[in-house]
Amino acid sequence: MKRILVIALALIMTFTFTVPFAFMTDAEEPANAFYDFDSYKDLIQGLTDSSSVSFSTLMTDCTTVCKDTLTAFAKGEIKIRIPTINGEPAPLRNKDGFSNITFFTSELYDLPWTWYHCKVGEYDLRIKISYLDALDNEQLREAVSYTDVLDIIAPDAPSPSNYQDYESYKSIYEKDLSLDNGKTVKAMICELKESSNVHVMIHIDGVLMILYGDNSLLADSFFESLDLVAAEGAIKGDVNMDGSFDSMDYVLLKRVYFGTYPEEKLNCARGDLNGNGQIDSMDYVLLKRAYFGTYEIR
Ligand SMILES: [Ca+2]
Ligand SMILES: [Ca+2]
Repeated sequence: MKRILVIALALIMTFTFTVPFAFMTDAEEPANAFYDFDSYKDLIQGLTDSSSVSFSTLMTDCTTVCKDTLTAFAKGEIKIRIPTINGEPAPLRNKDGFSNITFFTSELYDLPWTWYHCKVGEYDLRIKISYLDALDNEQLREAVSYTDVLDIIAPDAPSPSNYQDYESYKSIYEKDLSLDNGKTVKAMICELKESSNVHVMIHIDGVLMILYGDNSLLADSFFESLDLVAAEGAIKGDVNMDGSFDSMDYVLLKRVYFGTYPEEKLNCARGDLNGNGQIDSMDYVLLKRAYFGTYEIR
């Protein structure tokens, strides 16, 4: 069932990193909210189509960082990433009152996070990702490992050098992991005192990823089957969301500008090419030029 609830941050902070996002200082930012999705397809549609219910609901009262992320999805500037195991989308299952996938507007480090509730063999596995490549912070977008990210957003967070100061960790250490795509990434492994579950944090292609599952599942061999792939979502210029960019797109955009076609039927984030927050004649001109190949949509 689709729903959105404002919930206390404390209820979902299962990961004990509570240091605030360093460059987010606005105390007036809205509280965390979440939205459930049943499938990868629903997630892609729900976060890339600015005319969908989930998109407009999430945009209504979310943080600036979350708005930037959603807008980047809608414009097709960044693609939704899907976790894969041996080349197949990771199997999902409902968990803890949530659906298969949950998008949080402002969770760990005050960032928006997508939680994939997965089932791998007998094990429950939570995969959380946050899109650093959507953020207005050049240093974060250029980060190459999780340590680069933590140095910027949470320098005092638990790490291999300071975990003894934190009650809940048995050990935190770093290791190199090989992924299914052949790349090797630096990972931070956090072992807990009172659970056989571990947290594993890695940085991959502009995304910060945290896996939470049983120690015996999250072995090196599991990571050799794991990847995070870009899903086909937004097609640039496809303002009517029919899966292709063609002359209908600029015709309809022109009609929205002249008020003869309902704006809510189009993905207007995708049609606002000059980025001024409204559909104007310049958007129509640029979209038409893009169609004829004399302008490249960013
Ligand atoms: Ca179209
Ligand atoms: Ca515009």
